[in-house]
Amino acid sequence: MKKVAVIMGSDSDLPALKGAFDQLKALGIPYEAHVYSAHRTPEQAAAFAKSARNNGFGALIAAAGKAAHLAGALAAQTTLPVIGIPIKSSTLDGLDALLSTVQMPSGMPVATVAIDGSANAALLAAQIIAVEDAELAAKLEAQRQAQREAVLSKDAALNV
Ligand code: RP5
Repeated sequence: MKKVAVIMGSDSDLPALKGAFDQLKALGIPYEAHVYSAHRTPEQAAAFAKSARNNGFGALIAAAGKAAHLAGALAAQTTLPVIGIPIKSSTLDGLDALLSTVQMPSGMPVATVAIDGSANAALLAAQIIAVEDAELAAKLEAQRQAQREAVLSKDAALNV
């Protein structure tokens, strides 16, 4: 199975990524996590993205806050899909990171999830890997079914 890379701009982003790691583990997806910054370690970030396809990755997740250029900087170095997570790590509550991540110029896409939306980033990466992996697709469908049943039982229990 292709691996997923979870790159964070700082180790201070780690707590916000718990949802992503939980999802990747639950789905049995192999992953690597690294701290590479678009601003503080640009050479390392670029080198990782440049070699990611040859190193067996199928999707990259990039989490960064403030002037969050990490997802775009990785996307510039690879044609693998890059999923950006804007992190709420500033006085602007993550809006700065959201705009920095989502407003990519034409020709250089980054699939951006919600502020701190790390679980969805992992699920989107899983769905990308699952295009060529029927076993993983079945696990995703089972999760959706469990989610449906949980909502339906809440509906049935509603008593207002
Ligand atoms: C961003 O700046 C990081 O992704 C983090 O969200 C934020 C603050 O980083 P630290 O100063 O805590 O290392 O690059």
